[in-house]
Amino acid sequence: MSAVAGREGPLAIVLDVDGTLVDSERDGHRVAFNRAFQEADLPYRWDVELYGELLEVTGGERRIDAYLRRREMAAEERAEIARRVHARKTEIFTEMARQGEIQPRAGVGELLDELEGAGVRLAIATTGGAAWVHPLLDRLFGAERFEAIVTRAEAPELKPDPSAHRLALARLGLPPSAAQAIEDSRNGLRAAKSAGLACVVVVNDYTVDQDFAGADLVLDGFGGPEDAATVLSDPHGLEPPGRLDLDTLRRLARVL
Ligand code: XBP
Ligand code: MG
Repeated sequence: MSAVAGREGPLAIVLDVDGTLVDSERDGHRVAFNRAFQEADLPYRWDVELYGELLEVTGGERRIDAYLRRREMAAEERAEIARRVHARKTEIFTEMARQGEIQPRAGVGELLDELEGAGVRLAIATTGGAAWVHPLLDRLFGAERFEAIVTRAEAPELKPDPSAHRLALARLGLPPSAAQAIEDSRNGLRAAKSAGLACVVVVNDYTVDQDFAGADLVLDGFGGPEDAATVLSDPHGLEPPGRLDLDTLRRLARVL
């Protein structure tokens, strides 16, 4: 396949995991952070609203560190706690993923099946940790359908840094013009755009009020027969038919 073929339709879709493929933050990561705090005899508990604010900082270890900085803890102490608690949080969340406690977002399975059936190449660019990303993707979707899975282990400069998206493109052997990203957050959009990718944003409850200027399409869900997606921004006039589908992504590739 040549790079020029990207103009005929998307050759590759680079997908985010947290908040995009899976509803993992409120009832997944947040719960695991709180269990890890409890096990460490630390008094911190993150409620749903506070966690929404903390999500502004990507990466679980950095998120704990930023929270403790807000509480004016000294740098050395908070770095040690962040490292230790995050290591345990990762074990807890990995087990949650293995046990099937983390679910795909509605419509994601259908979209992936449609893309794979049409020969679209799929890759992952996430700020999450490799320890849980691989088992989670494998359990929910089958990891082998993703040609490249880039996690924090390979791209330690976290979103909004574009390194995860760039590495996913490098592994696919494609220029940015031949691929599109799907993200759920402002940080994810910035990362994808900085890597030169077109980007569709599918918001969730935590990200719906963020600024998505520059996004190529913004929807409130992936949509489906029983729950049509609402278009929040459609600068190219793609008019998705109540769901994010292959045809919409193909038309996006043509207008860019
Ligand atoms: C995801 C993150 C991650 C998760 C927690 O961002 O920032 O930190 O919240 O996972 P994105 P870890 O969806 O933009 O990739 O604890 O493994 O960091
Ligand atoms: Mg995300």
